[in-house]
Amino acid sequence: MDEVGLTVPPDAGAVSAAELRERVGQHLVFSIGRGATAARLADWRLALSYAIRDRIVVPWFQTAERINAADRKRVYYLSMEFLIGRLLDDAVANLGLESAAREAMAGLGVDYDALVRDEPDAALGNGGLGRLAACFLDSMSAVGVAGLGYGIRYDHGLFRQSFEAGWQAEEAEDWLAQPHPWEFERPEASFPIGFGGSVGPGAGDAGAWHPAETVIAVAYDTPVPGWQGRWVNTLRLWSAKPTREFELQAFNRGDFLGAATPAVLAETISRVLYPDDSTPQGRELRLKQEYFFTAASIRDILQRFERRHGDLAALPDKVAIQLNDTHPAIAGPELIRLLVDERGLAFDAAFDIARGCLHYTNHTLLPEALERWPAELLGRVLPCHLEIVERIDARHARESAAAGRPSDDGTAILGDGEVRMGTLAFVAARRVNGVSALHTRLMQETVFGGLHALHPERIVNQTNGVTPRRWLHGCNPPLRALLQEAIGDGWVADLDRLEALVPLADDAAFRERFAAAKRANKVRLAPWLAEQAGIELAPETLLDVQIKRFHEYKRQLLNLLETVALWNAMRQAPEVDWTPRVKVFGGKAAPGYRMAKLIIKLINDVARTVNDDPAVRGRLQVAFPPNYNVSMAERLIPAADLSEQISTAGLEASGTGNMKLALNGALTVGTLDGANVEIRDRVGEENIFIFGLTAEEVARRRAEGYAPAACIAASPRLAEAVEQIASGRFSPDEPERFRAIVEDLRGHDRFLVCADFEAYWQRQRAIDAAWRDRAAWTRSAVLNVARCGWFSSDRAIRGYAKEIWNAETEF
Ligand code: GL7
Repeated sequence: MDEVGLTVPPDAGAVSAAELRERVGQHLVFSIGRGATAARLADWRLALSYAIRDRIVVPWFQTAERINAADRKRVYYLSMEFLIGRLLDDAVANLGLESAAREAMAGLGVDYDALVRDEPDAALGNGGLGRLAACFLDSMSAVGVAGLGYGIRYDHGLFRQSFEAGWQAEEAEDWLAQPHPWEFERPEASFPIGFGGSVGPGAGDAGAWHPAETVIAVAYDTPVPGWQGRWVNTLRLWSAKPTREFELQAFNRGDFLGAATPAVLAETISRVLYPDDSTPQGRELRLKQEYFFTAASIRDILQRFERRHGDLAALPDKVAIQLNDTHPAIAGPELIRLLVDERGLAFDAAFDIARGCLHYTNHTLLPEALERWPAELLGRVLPCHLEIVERIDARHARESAAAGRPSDDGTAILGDGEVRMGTLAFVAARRVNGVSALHTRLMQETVFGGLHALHPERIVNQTNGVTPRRWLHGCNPPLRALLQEAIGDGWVADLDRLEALVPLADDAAFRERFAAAKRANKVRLAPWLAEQAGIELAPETLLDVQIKRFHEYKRQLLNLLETVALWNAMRQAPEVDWTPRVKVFGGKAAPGYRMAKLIIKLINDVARTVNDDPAVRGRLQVAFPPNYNVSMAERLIPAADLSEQISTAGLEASGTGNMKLALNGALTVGTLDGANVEIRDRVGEENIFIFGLTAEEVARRRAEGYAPAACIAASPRLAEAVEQIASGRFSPDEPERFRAIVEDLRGHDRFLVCADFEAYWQRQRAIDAAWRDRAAWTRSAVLNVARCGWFSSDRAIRGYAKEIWNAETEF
């Protein structure tokens, strides 16, 4: 900085509106190349983004200098997904520049809110797992962990969803169609990444692997400013580039297409995010993506370490690596390979160093969701790594035997011709964590039972959290303003301070103002909901939302069956004073997940029928706005009254939408699953609507031979709803359309929808009644906000830092 004569501003936020306005004008002209009269909204947005980014760069350098000066332990978060969303408003708020930015843009005749909405979502993730990574990045900067996120710079993020006659249609997403103003390309930070080829004799010795194909991983860095810009970490995303842009010889022969082939093949690796959520894709390209970003990251980590340290044995003191799910689990074999083949360490020494650095977060117990790679495929794409995996497995078998465990206890890494990536990650990690208390206990008791017996200290819990910056301060201006008046703004960096609201739950005047903030959010939402889903949202209506990926275990179908039954009940008893509801569904299904897509179509068909029925007008409406994403969540969550968290108990590892909604004053209707259990423990039984089978009861019911037909027979409401779907009541043009759903419900019902239906219905009617006592409802809502501070991702990151990474926090 000094070399180029820049003065370092002491405070990132210290910029006046006038100064900012000038900087925006300069960027418009000199960075975008456009004058004010010709500038489009996107030009202004880019100009403001660059002006804001300028405020982040110096604190970014300063953070790096502080980390280096103190030789702090670094934490590397490896994740296939970062579901970031928009960055402009978030950066502005973190730097405390909201009023300056508004005023500066108003002075230029540009509406700040319109600029914010113009930014495309960075949707480099599918759902909870990717969004958690984004919240963790924010919190690592907020609490001052020397953290760095590593991932893939996909050209195309999660697909855009639209509905064609109610069916989900997918379109490619194009977030990089316009310049992405937050990143810096780092062509010098690049590594060649090999695939395929052969392993020479004496694998594990120097230079044993001869890859057949090589691509270049090039880094793109995005600064991640923490609260008040005090600390700025980095998100480093890798993009795949060819080793040679094109084959000149082929070109000269006139083979123009062939000349470009190597580039096309290489760039395919970072082209597109796999759109699967909780179910892996066992495809070669996916494996290559996983190795590509993991190998580049590990090399980068080693290079940074070796610039300052000589002794590789010190690596675990200076480096903690967190594997977000098994996607980067090849990190273990890769690190060992680099230590053995390129640095000459013995295998066991290398293994111990790797295990000292690596930690693995498990995010799901669904058996079909645990990654397994055919050994044949792994051997073809990464022949050297397969040999290392075999050596790790052999060492693990020796440890098992020494501990007196039977050799067939199901904990082998290799078996049935497959490599079990969860087992590999477990064996190569110092700590393994679950993401809620219940999930962690189930990990210990079920999927990782054998490994837990062998390494009883290894599995620990770190319940998920969400960043209060985006998920309260950013998305809920009316409530933020009320909190500011009532308890100040200390909660933004210390969410436990929300507890100061507890006594205010009994203050009628405060409750009035709290209810007014919720109403303001609904009023804000209404025009958008009308436009997106043709729904009229009156502020007195109970707004009931289920927003998450479509998966059978999440049971959107249970919610829909209850909707149909409620519609029937309202038609049958029009004289009853029903509690008016708008039910909102939001979410995408994996393009290849037929059942989930059929459920989406069913929701749209039911929505049309119900919304067109004058008999329930003003009482029941169903809205399904297309293309649910982070920005849509930011609109819906502050307005929601009721949060649907109704997964089959034992199957939702944690959930994070449940936390966001409770934190914004929605009451939860939910099963005792994932973090719902901990939400109940905190907000109190009387401020949450729990129903249904517990995880233990689900297991027992299944063991006894669950038969849904008996549940359907015992519930006339359910029977009627199922029969209507079966007979084409919602699909008169094609009565058989939903046959697969009906057959599954009546015959198998893997996720126990029918078993939980009556309990869910009863709970929903209790909710109808509770809504009528608005003082009591609002009191519960206030207590939800007040007692959900613990679900901050700052708390989670402090937990990881202390109990897993052994790393310092600055604040
Ligand atoms: C998930 C879990 O399903 C979800 O419950 C959890 O909150 C999230 C973050 O830990 O991880 N696991 C998973 O594979 N996906 C998730 O969202 C896609």
